[in-house]
Amino acid sequence: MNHLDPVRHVRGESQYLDDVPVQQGTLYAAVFESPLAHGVLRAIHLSEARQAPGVFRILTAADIPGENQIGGIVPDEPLLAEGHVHFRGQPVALVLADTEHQAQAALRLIRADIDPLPIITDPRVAAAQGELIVPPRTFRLGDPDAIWSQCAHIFEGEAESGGQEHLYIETQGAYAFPTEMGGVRIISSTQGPTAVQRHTAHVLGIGMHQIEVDVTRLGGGFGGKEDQATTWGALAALGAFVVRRPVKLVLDRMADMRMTGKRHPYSSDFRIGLDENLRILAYEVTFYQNAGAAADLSPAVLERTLFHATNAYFIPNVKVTAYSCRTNLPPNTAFRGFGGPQGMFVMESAIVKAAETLGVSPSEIQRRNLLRENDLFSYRQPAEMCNAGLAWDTAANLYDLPKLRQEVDVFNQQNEQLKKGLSVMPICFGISFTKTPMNQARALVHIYTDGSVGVSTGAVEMGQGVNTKIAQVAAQTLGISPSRIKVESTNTTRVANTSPSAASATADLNGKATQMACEALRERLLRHAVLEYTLNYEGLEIRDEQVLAAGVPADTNWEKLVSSAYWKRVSLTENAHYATPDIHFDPVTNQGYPFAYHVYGTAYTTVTLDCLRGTYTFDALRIVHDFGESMNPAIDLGQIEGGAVQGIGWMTMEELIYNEEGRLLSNSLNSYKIPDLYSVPQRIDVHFLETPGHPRAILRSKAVGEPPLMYGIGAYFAVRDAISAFRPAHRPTFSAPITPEKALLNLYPSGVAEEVVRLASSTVA
Ligand code: LUZ
Ligand code: MOS
Repeated sequence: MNHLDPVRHVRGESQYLDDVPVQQGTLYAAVFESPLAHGVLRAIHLSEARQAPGVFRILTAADIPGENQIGGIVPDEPLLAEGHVHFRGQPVALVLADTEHQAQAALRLIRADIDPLPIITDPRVAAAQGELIVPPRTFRLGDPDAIWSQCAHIFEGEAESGGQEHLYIETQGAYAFPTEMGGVRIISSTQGPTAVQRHTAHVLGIGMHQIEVDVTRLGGGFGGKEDQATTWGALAALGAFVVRRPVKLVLDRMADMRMTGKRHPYSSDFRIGLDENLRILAYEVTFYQNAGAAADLSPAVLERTLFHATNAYFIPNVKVTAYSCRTNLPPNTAFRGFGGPQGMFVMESAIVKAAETLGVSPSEIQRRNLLRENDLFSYRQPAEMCNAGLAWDTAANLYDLPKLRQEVDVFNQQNEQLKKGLSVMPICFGISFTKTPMNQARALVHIYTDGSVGVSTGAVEMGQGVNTKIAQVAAQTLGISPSRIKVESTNTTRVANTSPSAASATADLNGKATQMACEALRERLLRHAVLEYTLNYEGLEIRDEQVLAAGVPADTNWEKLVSSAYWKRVSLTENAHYATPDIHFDPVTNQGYPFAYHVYGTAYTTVTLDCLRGTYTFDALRIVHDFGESMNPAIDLGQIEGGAVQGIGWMTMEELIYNEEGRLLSNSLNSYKIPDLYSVPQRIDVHFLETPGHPRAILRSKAVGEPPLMYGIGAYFAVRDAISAFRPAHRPTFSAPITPEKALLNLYPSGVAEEVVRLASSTVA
């Protein structure tokens, strides 16, 4: 089945937030943001802006009727600054004006008196000063402290990975309408409609039942709208609630880049111990997570870093500790992988450090330590139906690893200026929200009297194809054509108390609920058919809209059956609730069975590095991926390709730069580069690993949202491999992204490359 949306997308017919027809009387909102990263907010001067053309009202924290608080995990984040400012870009005041332009113009007339306070941007500095968001967490397995003396080889080092801008095509925004009896209806570009509803109700001091949040689709989320859509939804709602007029708030690209949080940068210290046979005996890491100025989702992201700290390897003795460090940057947040990639980058760095020093190929160490069936993760869940080795071996055979290595070596012997590099990147990613209670979903299914079907769930379509998968599940379960199914907007009054569309679990959770609702409806209709047409229930089914009794067409079809059920007053509506079975986790002991299952795979990355310029192109990305029994290979393939390329961007070209004042310098697409058609690998091969799938996955089709991002980590190590072919004695620091500038600096002795870069940039200037 094809993705339902692309035809409408290319025809411009799909409705995003900004396509919603504007209601008469709508006011446009613009946000006055803190110009300083840290300080005491003494006063906000609004009188001049209040006189500006078209300005209707300017709201500050004092206008908030409920509690000025939107923190999800820790209540540490005001909606509008009050008393202090904690990051540049923090919302301070909300201008409401007749036009967007007038609202923006009025911002320039607002001044804030702020007494500056010291600014921290470095997580290690924050940790040293005790600026922690939550107490540190440690996951432990075995007895690492005792085992170091038995290790033949011990290596230590540091690894750094940068942040990442989500760069959803549709920026953050919301459109809020006052409803009767003092409520608000919000159209929001959010992955978490319930989060917007809950926090808005809290801010306005009214019940959640007074807030309706509706989402048709997003132009991308990538985690950036899991929690951080709430700010804009709540601000638009505050405006609509206070002035009783519709309020529309949409961030322009640069405001979005300045004001919203991103993937967490991490700085980490690792220590790895191996025996003579290259078996990893012990692994110890301290992670310093740059959380930004408020908790947001940082504690949960931190936890997933610990879950995935050993990637796809079994290590018998593990001690991994993570600090969530408060800095004066916008609060960092969920981003595809949710801390997992940051942890896995350190693991791979440790392996490469060991391999480089011992003079072996990293793949020797990787293969020898891959997870096998029933090996324990540090959190004590066993690796069940483990495909780590199968994915690795399938890739090695299919793509011929020794031959690829040899091709690279031969090329490097024959070329001086160009060097090729190769890396192998196995992945393992756990599927489920690590907070067990979040793993629940509901589906509301209506069959209309003409046989058409409306399905509502908590799933948010953001381009990933979840609506197509839900329609597929409904059509398949009911035995009818997908053209009869409409997947409705995601709406908090139809489906309540939803978890965000996140954690790669959306199709599993909402798909399973849809499946349950449709199974109940199918059974009810067939029971009705038994009475109405005197048939035997055993062997009764609906296939291609025809009712079959023991394989023989009965005297009724889908439309007739539905209609006759209605006239016999049989309910054609079902509401189902799904909660992932078997999972549990104790955050005190850090032990349990948190994941429904794990997703595995292996990627080969080959790169050609221009050693004069530091620029590189990826020749090929070859992936063997564990889809289970893919329910939609076209959609799933798109997720793998898109995720891997997004990961490559994170590891190579996407570089966020804040100065010491906490100001984002890479604040537009002029200075922040993401992969485009010209920089993606010249070929991407994806092989579907043949496995029976997993019963806790929807239709045995495994989650595909986040896992492929981590294939991109291989891009860093491929470039590093090429650097070492040019300059064998040099060991670059483990610092991602490895931009062309950084690659160049690593290709030549200190001073030489700096001079080249200086000359190059002065030429450009
Ligand atoms: N969000 C969340 C997530 O709240 N919990 C998670 O475990 C998670 N994992 C990945 C992405 N978003
Ligand atoms: Mo996400 S990082 O699954 O919103």
